[in-house]
Amino acid sequence: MPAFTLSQFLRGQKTQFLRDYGDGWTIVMGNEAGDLDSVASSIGYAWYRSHAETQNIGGKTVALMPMPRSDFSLRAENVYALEMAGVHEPFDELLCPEDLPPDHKGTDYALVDHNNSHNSSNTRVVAVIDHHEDEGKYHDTASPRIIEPAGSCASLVTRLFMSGSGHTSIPPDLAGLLLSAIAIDTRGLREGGKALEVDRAAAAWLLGYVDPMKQTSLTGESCVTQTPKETDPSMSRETVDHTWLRALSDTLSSKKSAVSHLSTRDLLRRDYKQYTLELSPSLKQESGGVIQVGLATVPLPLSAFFKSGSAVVINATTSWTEERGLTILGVLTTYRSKKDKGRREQLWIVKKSKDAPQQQTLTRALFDGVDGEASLELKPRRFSRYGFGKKGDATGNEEDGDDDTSSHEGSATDKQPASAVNDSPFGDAFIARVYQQKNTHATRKQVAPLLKRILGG
Ligand SMILES: [Mn+2]
Repeated sequence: MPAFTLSQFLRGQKTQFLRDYGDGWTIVMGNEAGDLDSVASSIGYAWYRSHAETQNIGGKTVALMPMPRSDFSLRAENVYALEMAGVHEPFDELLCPEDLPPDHKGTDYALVDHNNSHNSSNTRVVAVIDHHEDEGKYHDTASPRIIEPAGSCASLVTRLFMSGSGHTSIPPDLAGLLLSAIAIDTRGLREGGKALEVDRAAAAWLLGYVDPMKQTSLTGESCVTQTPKETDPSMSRETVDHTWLRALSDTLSSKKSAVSHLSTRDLLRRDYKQYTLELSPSLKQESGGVIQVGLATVPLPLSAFFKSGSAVVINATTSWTEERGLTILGVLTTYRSKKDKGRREQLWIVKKSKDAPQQQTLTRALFDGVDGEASLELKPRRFSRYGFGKKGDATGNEEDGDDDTSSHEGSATDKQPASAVNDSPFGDAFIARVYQQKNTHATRKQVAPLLKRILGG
């Protein structure tokens, strides 16, 4: 048994880190969107690295939460999963950005769930564990440097424990936290979801360590059919209790998508990433060398996103682009239809520049680029109820997108040149367009690198 509970470990690390002013410490950071995978992976890797007795790693390591305290409660699924893992007072137990002394001396960073840090010069990236597209950095400083496909980064972190020398026993609460991240990211290892073999093996192994009584009381399902602890991880796939994992994933998902009470601004910032894009030479002349692009993932259909009163939504959205200095904002929706089928939409808003009021080249490059990307299978939508493409379209009933039949309003003949698509509720200062995304497996993980390819230099 580990000497400490997860909660005690986290409190201890935070206290010591602050007492040392970070001197000699490694700071583990998840990505800025702050999802459960980032939170669990950073806590898991901080534990692992603190206890590892092999290689040249080990010692003082602390997880830094990627979001400010004020954003913490926007992720109800995080709060719930941490609660389940015995972390009841997260602001006492977790190091948040506000806790960091401005002149702290922690210069070594470990990146989990992303592989490109926004941090500046005085820092060194000493480890990377991630499942996003490899941006090719830190080959000279990071060890380990693990970047490979997985449904959840937490599975890659778990694999470190699995291959450990035995010195890194895992506390039940941490096993539960990592399992929660895998469950929500893979929809409980469902077929057709994002689970890969590494996720199945990690989940099977973690199930051998979670506290069955505690987990059962939370989901109403028993999680243990047999103990996979002693078995070869590659052989333990059959031991994963799918019923229990699915119950866990459903509970977390319903927490995650219970966002109807959130304001537009909160919806935009709760799962948000921003990118600095260096434009290709052909776009530079019109739009300047570098632009800011924001991508917000919103777990609601656009019809619900707009429902709280269109003018309020429009104002909050354009204010967000101003606040963040954005040229392009993408709102990527993800939700499930009444028949429980995955659905995705994209809303793109491009701010017109004063120097090039039509922003023709950039807008065309963006819309032609995403439109032409076969892997997304985008269908333009008129979305007339909310003021898009009003001309010549009075049906207004296509926006429900929930009928489980393929809608035909977006046939190729409907496509207009990008320069003509400024008939939107966002007014003359913006050009906006709405799509239904038929390939529901493509997430921001695919969309962000795509933007770099179509706009980048
Ligand atoms: Mn992730």
